[in-house]
Amino acid sequence: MKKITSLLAASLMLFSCSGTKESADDSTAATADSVAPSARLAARLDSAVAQGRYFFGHHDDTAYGNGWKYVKGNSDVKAVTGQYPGLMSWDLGLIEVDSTKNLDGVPFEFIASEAADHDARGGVNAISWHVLNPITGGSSWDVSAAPLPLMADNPAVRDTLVAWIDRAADFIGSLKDKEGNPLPVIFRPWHENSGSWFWWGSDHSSPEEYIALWKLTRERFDAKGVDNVLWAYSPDKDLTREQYFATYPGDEYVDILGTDIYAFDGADGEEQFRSRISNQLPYVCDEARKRGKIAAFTETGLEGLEVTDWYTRVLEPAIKDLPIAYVCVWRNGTHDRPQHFYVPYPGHKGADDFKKFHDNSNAIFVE
Ligand code: BMA
Repeated sequence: MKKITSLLAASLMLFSCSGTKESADDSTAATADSVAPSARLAARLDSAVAQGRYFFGHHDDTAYGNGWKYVKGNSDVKAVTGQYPGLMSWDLGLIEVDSTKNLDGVPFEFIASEAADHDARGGVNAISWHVLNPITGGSSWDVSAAPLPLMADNPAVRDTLVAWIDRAADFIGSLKDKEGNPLPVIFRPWHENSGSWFWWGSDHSSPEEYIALWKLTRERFDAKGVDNVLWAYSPDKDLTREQYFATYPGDEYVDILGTDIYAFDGADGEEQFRSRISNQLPYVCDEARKRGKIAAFTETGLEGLEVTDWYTRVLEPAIKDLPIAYVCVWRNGTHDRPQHFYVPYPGHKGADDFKKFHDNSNAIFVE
């Protein structure tokens, strides 16, 4: 029933999944072709949830892994499990200054082409954005100056942000599938804002200022007619329902209710991770259902995977009963930070366990 409802809803959302929803009554030609690409992606995610399944995601999966970089077809996930992750995540950081490569050195052309390949194999693509600080030109983590309180009244800050958002919109709007049609992607800007490590975080803006940034972002994309985006909102851990929604841009701006919760080593690490999940994801799922949105576990992982059976013993039991459309772990960046990886690679002591997770869980991987 849920699936039917969702597909019907998808077919009614003709031009964009949220914000600019139009009912069939507003349309003259509600044909399959006129359904926005984002609505087709929403229907796929809804269908996974209806089957009790979720896409397994990995950031920068085919860009690099343990002991390799940019080897066509390579993937640490595939090397261990035989399949690619169901979802691949990519980052736009530095697109705002017209760089050809993102902040982790991944060329934007590579992202565009890998995203198309992944779409062709039935996978889903998600995009985050570690944006420079528009005042200092420093990284996302440069909190020495707070742009958001200035955005409304300072034209220089606002104009910079508008130009940067426009570049992100142009890139995302230019993504095409193998047939040359718009490629639907999940876009998850301004993530982890409940923390204060990014310049758009809670100590550096009021809820109203943060929401204004989201609205500006949506307005710029919508003005350009970019309709291949599902918009994901993803604050971090340890939030009450009220805190989670304090910076929520609104149902008309968001398609996916997500959250980022990482696991940490240490004696209490596992219990803390489980309780952080059980305190937050159920209400995120509940609110998503009530609002006709999709729920997702937008970022997680245990850096360095010292716990060999983390996937089957910790992650999978914690999420298996939650109606989330995907779970995404972060990158295998061992080439510049040896302990910075989240998926076992061949020869890693957690590889057998990850293969079991692949074989026995409801996680979706693709050929
Ligand atoms: C962080 C780390 C950084 C990286 C950033 C953006 O979590 O992986 O090394 O630059 O994400 O991908």
